[in-house]
Amino acid sequence: MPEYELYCFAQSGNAYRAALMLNLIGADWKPVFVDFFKGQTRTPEYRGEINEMGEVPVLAHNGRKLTQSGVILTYLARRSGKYLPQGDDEELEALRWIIYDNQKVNGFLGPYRFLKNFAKPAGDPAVLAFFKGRIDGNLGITNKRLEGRKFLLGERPTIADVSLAGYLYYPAEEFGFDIAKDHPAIGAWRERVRALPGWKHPYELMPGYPIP
Ligand SMILES: N[C@@H](CCC(=O)N[C@@H](CS)C(=O)NCC(=O)O)C(=O)O
Repeated sequence: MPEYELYCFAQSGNAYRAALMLNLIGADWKPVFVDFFKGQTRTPEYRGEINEMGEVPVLAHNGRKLTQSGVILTYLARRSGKYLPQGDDEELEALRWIIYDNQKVNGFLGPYRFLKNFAKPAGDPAVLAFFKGRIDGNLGITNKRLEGRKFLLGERPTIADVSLAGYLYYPAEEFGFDIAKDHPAIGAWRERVRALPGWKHPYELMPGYPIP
């Protein structure tokens, strides 16, 4: 039995953060497929036994279940010593970018892509336009941060970068715009993260693609 189990599905960029981290640290892990598109996260069983918040990712380890990708990344970084921010200042700086990413970057990209690709009926154009405005602004802020820096905190990749990876490798057609073209420093950063040993695409790393 592998050391870690990750409840996830291929289309979830939130879960991808945890799956990618497990792979980057060379952990012994296996995915547990969650059938989000059939409503599994909304069932009383899932909320009762797996995650009261009704979300993926969930990391099962040593009889515990951890949720929230930022918590999972912190847990895995502390256990492995890899991608770990060093010292109080870096720890707070990583947390600052993880929260910003969760709320403002991938926090908008995820629902935007969902409404464009998967929702039936598709999202209201006014809602999509609102999200797109926020996405452009927040990716712009992130792009500026990465100009002249290799990674979010500087020379070394940390869990802040793993968090930011969330939705950034899904195909441009799923968003209807090309993130790297509009935000070149994010594009260059994305290639540096892609080059890290253990990197894999979300559709390769997690089950459920194409949607069953
Ligand atoms: N902040 C959370 C977000 C998790 C999240 O929103 N997961 C989505 C899938 S991408 C989910 O499970 N949604 C369940 C639902 O809407 O029923 C994290 O980073 O772990």
